[in-house]
Formats: sequence, C-alpha cells, structure tokens
Amino acid sequence: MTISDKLFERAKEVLPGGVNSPVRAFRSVGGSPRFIARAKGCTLTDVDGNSYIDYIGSWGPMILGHAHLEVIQAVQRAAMLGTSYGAPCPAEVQLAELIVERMPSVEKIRFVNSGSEATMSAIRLARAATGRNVILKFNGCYHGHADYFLIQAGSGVATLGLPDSPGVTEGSARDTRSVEYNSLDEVKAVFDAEGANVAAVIVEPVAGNMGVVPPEDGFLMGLRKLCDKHEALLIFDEVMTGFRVDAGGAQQLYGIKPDMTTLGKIIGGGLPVGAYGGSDELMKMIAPEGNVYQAGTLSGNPLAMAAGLKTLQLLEDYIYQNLEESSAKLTAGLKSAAESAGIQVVVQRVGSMLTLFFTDRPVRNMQDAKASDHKRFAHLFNGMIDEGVHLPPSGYEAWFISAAHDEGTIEKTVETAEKVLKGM
Ligand code: KE4
Repeated sequence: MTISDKLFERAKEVLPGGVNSPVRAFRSVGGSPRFIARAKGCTLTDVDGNSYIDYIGSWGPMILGHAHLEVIQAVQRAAMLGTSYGAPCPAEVQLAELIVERMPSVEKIRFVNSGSEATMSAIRLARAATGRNVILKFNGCYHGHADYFLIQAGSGVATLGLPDSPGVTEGSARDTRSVEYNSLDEVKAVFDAEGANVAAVIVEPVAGNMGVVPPEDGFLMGLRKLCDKHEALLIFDEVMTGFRVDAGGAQQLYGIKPDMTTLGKIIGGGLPVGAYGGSDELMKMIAPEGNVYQAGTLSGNPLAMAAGLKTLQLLEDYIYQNLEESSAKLTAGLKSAAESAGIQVVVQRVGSMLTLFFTDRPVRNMQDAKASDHKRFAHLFNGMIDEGVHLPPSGYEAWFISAAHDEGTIEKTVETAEKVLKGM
C-alpha cells in the first residue's frame, strides 16, 4: 500500500468517503485519490513523492499556478498581522474596488466564504427584489449545494449519478425549474407558463460542471431578453468563469450584462472566498443597508482578501494571451492524439478551461454530456495519472490550464495522451 492508500483508509474512518468534497474520491474513475504533499506551478507532488502535471487547478482558483511567490508572500504578510478580525479591513475594500472596476455590471459586492454561499445569497436577494419565488436553472449546471440547486445538478452530483439529493424537501425543490442548457425554447415555455412568478434565471455563462459546454450563439442574449420581458433577474454564476475565461469574465467575453454576478475561486487566490454583486440599487437591499439578511464570520477574511487581491493584480492582459495560446495548443494536441489513435473525441474549450468528451458530436447540454463515454474517460484518466498527468477525476469537470503550464508541459501532456489513447 502507498502512503496515499494508507491515508485514504484512515480518512474513510473519520471523513465521509474519505474526502471533504465528493468528486475528489475518484468514485467515477476508480482507484484511490492521491494525497497531495505540496504543489508548485503546474505540478502536484503526492505524499509518496510522485509528481503530476496538474489539470485540476483546485477546480479553478490556481490560474497563476500553485504557490505563486508573490501570492504566498501576500498571504504571509497578512497572516503576520492576524488571521481574522471580525471587523472591516483595508484589503476587502481594495479587492472590492478592483472587481467593481473590472466587472462594470457589478457596482457593489458582498464577500462570503464559498461559491455556494454566493449563489444562495444571490437567490435570496433576487426573490426579495422581485417578490417572486421561482428560480430557473439548467440541467448539468452546478451552483453549489444549497437545497434548491440540487435539482438536475452537474459536477459531483452528476459524477456520482445522483438524480437529486435526499434531504432536499418537496418545499425547497418546489420553486426550482431546470431545463436543458442552450434551449431557449424550454426557457420560453417556463416563462410562458409562469413568467409572473420567476424571480431569476441563474446560469453558468459557460457551463463547466457538465464538462465545458459553451453557450450557443444567441443563448445568453435570449436569456437577457426573456428576463427583461418578464421582469425577472438574470444571474451569471461566474464562480468558475469569473476572471478565468476573460479579464472581465464571461460577461465581458460575450458582451451580456447580467443583473447579478456570483464569484469565487480565482478571486480568493486559493483561499476560501465567494462573492455576489450587482447594481447599487439591488445591493443596497442587503443588510445592514437594507433588510435582506446575509452574514458570515469570516467574510472578507484578510488572508483570502490578500490572496485574491494579489492574484487579480497579477492577472494582466498578457497572461490571458499566453493562456489562450497554451490552451489552444493543448486542445489541438489532444484532438490530433485522439485522431492518430483512431478514437473519436470532442474537445470543447473557452479560454483556459476545456473538457475532452469521448463522443462523435458536439456536447450542447447535459443529455449530450451523459451520452459521452465516461468509461473511456475513466480509462484515459487512469492511464494519464499513471504517466504523471493528473486530470480532474470526472468526465463532467473542466480541465484548467494555468500560467505555469509552459510549452514543454503542454507537449508532455499531448505526448502522454497520445500514448494512453493508443493503448485504449
Ligand atoms: P463552492 O461552494 O464549491 O466554492 O462553489 C460552488 C460553485 C458554484 N458555482 C459554480 C459555477 C461552481 O463551479 C461551483 C463549484 N465548482 C465545483 C467544481 N466543479 C467545486 C469542486 C467541488 O465541488 O469539489
């Protein structure tokens, strides 16, 4: 048994499934998770001393690469001044100002401690602002683990093949509608039936939790127009896409202005963070300015703010240009590797997030994602990890490329993929 295996056995005695987040347990790919001892740049090193080229990227935050010196130093400096005050600190103002500057649709923002908290709070605000209850989401999209989101959800829910989650009561699911992504007809049908009751449409502007599924032309604009027509709010869940697919998020990439935006991951630079924001008019409904209550012990935590602030400050335009080049090169390499192995794949990418699907047609929605061959993905995953390349352990997840994935890393990844695919 490896040290990871022994740790996993111990972990299963005290942690459900041996993990603190389900998708990490390798359930859909088989085998046991590697326990990580350290990470630097684009490399993970496990407790047995094995190193891996990392495409998990902590599920999105590590766009600069792991243990970026300036980010670490910012956190160290902050930690020396105390880890949490329960009172305002300068860094939360500075980070808020930077996000507001880079995301024009966000005039005011509230920091929380996870993406789940951000989306929960955004829904509460949308319901308060409209006086309506119904929320419309999309099959395969994942907005965190609040009860009313765990309906046809993506990410770990899809990975584990859970239709929905026990413990979600009739009452909390009653006001959630979930339709196929990229289907404006299905959205129209919901609005036609109960438009006056729809508080908000919440959407991943680029879906990343059923694998990467880009919005088709007109989809996001269609949502914008339907929300305007029925006076519902459009919420862009940019927890994954925010500062990932573009310096201003998906809303800048596609030129669509949502009413609210939720954020996480990158804005915390690898420390726990989430945020929700929108117009001043909307956000002033939030306590203590307004009476929509939301609070958090560690919200605006000085360490997370320091890591997020430094990360965003380092995310200059040239980084995005380099990420576009390296991600495009990886995409082309994966396609040609599969072709030379005689295996049909589709690689879908937006910016530096991509997914390889074992299928012969574009993946437009969750139905298509489910129809791709996840057994083959498991085979690819295990072949790659044995060769020192750690993909996300699910076919329903995005692969993340960081600024630390240099040309040699991309080439090694492609060579490894070719070797593994040829052996399949
Ligand atoms: P967290 O509560 O996990 O910080 O954020 C929830 C969330 C909300 N919205 C989107 C678009 C998200 O992608 C997420 C979380 N993403 C998953 C990865 N697919 C987190 C990884 C995990 O659950 O272990």
